[in-house]
Amino acid sequence: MFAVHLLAFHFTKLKEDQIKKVDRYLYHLRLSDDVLLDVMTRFQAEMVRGLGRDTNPTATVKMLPTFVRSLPDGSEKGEFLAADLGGSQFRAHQVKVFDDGKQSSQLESKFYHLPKEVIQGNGAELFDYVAHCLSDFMETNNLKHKKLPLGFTFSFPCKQTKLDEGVLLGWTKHFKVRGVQDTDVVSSLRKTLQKHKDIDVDVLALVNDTVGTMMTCGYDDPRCEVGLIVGTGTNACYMEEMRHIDLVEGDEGRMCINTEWGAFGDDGALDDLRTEFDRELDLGSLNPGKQLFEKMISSLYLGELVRLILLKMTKEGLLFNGKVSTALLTKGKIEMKHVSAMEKYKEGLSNTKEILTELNLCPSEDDCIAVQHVCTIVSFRSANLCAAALAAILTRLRENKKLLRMRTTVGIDGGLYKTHPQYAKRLHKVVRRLVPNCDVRFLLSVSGSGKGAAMVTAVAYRLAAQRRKIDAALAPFSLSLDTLREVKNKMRTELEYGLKRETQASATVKMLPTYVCGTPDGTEKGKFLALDLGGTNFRVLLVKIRSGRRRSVQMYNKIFAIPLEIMQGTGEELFDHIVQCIADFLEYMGIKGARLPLGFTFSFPCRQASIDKEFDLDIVAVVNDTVGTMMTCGYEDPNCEIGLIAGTGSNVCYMEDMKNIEIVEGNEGKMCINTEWGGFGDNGCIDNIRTKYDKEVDEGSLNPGKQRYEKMTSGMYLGEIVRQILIDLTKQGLLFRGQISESLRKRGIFETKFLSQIESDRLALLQVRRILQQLGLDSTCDDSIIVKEVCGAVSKRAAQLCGAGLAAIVEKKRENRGVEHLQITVGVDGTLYKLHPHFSRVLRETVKELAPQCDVTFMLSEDGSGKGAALITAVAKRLHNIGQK
Ligand code: 0WK
Ligand code: 0WK
Ligand code: BGC
Repeated sequence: MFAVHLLAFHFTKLKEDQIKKVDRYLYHLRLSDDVLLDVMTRFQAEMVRGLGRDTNPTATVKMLPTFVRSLPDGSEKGEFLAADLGGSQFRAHQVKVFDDGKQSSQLESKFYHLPKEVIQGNGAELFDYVAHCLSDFMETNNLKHKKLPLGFTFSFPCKQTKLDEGVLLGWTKHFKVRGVQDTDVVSSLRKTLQKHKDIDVDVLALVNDTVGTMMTCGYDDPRCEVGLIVGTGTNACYMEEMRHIDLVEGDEGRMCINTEWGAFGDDGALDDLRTEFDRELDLGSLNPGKQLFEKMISSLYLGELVRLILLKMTKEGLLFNGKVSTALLTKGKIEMKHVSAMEKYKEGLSNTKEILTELNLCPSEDDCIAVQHVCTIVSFRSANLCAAALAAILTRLRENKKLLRMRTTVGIDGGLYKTHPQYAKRLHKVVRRLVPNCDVRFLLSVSGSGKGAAMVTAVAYRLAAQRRKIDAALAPFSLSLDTLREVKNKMRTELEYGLKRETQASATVKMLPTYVCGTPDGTEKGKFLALDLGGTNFRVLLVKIRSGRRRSVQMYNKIFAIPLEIMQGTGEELFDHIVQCIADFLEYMGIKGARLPLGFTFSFPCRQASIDKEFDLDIVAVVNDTVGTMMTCGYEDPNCEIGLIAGTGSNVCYMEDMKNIEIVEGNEGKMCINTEWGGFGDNGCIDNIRTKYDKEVDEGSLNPGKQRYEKMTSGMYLGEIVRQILIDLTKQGLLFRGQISESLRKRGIFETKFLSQIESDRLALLQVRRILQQLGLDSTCDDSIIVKEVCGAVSKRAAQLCGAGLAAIVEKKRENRGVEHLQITVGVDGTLYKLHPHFSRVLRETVKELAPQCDVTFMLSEDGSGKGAALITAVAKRLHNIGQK
């Protein structure tokens, strides 16, 4: 027993010596974590260069857009063919995908050898060979009678502008086929397949094998957003944020990027790490100076690296007593399978002896230990470098998501990763060490990238079908200029109806006289209380107006909440609450018990016989918020004769010529008309543009059949229209995987403020998902894109309809003045106009299009309508005092 221990000790010592010898000799192939972290940082910089519009042309890591915008979501279905070219074999697959909600699929595959004369011949022969294999496969699987869509996995760097196109940038690995570079391989394959009359195949998508692998694994694990190949070649892809991909239009969502990291270092970025063996190997390769990173990693080259190292060590007498065999001098004599065999845990050393013997090298025990360790160092470096680049991608994903910690899955395939005894374990370990804040699941792609290619084809099919259905749902919201002109003309007709005595009673646009006959002229002065009720907030204001040289308006205000039960309680409760707020305000302002003239902005349709006939407080004036807004802006710009509210509600007022206001005595001068245009269409005159969603919202509102125009244009309802559309699209299975969450069923849950947030800046998508999460909706990227599109369609229509209405008003003003060209100012207020990122612009553009003879200035009311109410009160007070005299 002691003897055995002695022997084992002796062997271990021997082994350590050999290992140390090789470690010293190959110290520059052993990379510390600091070096790997440095490689990771370098690769991160390369990725950014590849993504940048200006830097991409000179970048080595090309970061190629793949036009794969989403991972499988389980709704894919159908039967597909997949052809897989670029790995160690040509693979043909028949993929059946069932949307039975169980992610089930069926795969039939056949592998074909790739003869050298084919992969180093000319393009026609290559595509013919592919077509032959496909024909043979369809024969074998009795598919020749079927017309099948095909997904083509083509594992070489291709520039794509769409899914079914790929211009080859250059061959890699052991491929060097003439006449294909810089051509579209999809059209070449299509042309070749058309010549094969016995098969009817429609090439729908071209994907890289990394993408196919990610999609294959993504079908089983929705977290899979990275695809990695470590085989004959090496490469990785991942889902990048569209806003970072300068080469593709659009900022929304994500797209899979094929990094083509094999070329990392082709600009010398890794020269400090490349050894003489790497340089020698590269010089002897099919593409010197190219794919330098790949040549340090992938199985096509590792065997050759080992051979070159063994050759030099032997020449320097460190191995095989310096005796070099012909085999050792022969390029490609040591292959990856040899390296893997020599690194086998148990039988590694005996395999090494056997392999070296086959290479006519008389290996000693030491030699075998040393050679085995050379293999270990070479394959370890490969795993380390692969891990460093992968860690860079994972870090970028985590940063894109702004997460401190990220869980994700990497789909992997490739002979080296699958067959090398230690490779997978080493890669996992180093990755987890380099990115400790990423919980990475490594998911082996058991069925190859062919299934993934079929998924991409299925997704392409699904996205196309989805697109058609979404377009159908949103088409009614896209109003043509003619339709908007029609709305403008109809609005004009309704305005006239409201002004005319005989039609006023039945008019839907009430055109209410306000008894405000002038805009401020600067002589107003005094202290006034003002109330502003009807918008988002209830405000009580103290307004001090000075006239003459020190002409100015000073305002102090306090916002008070109006509880829902008061809003929907009795009039008495409402006014008691208002009086209480006034009392609190006066106390807050230290003027408790003060008796001041009061202007009351009451933003609801009121038929007035005079400016103050409503309350028994010292209320001097009751005005609509549109009128208050017009006056507030009129104080700054005398050309302001229109007041527009685009907020919770929607309404407009304007100064009309008395002679046109038939229900009020007198033909001189002007009076402000509160149009209450919210009722436009209540007579059905715009039913041609009302959608089923508008009808849903109306039926569910507090006042069905009323305020139809307002319900298509104002903040109170836009969110609700969006919610109705989202429900409909979800019912059609186009959103949220067809699951309608409890909260989405809740009326009013989708507030209009969400539209403004969702349609706001470039970060919308992350915000969209956060907002949807708040609403209990677990959304995918695609879902978020669709939700944003729906919000955009609804808010754009609202702004356009508002613009059409306003165009009718300014056109009327122009005709009132009998001028060819009108210059006028519109005072505007309301959260929708103020806060929505696009509403005001679309509104202005629509008015410009529909009323080209009117030069309209939009003046935002900074101080709200309370100031306007105080100004009107001041005018009324002045007129009253004159009347007293
Ligand atoms: C299997 C995939 C194929 C990929 C191959 C890479 O289905 O698309 O090209 O892995 O591994 P290799 O055959 O080069 O070892
Ligand atoms: C601020 C005005 C107020 C008006 C409101 C409308 O001072 O009179 O009612 O704008 O906007 P909303 O708050 O409904 O968005
Ligand atoms: C190719 C890649 C491919 C990788 C793995 C590389 O040589 O350039 O497109 O993904 O090999 O097959």
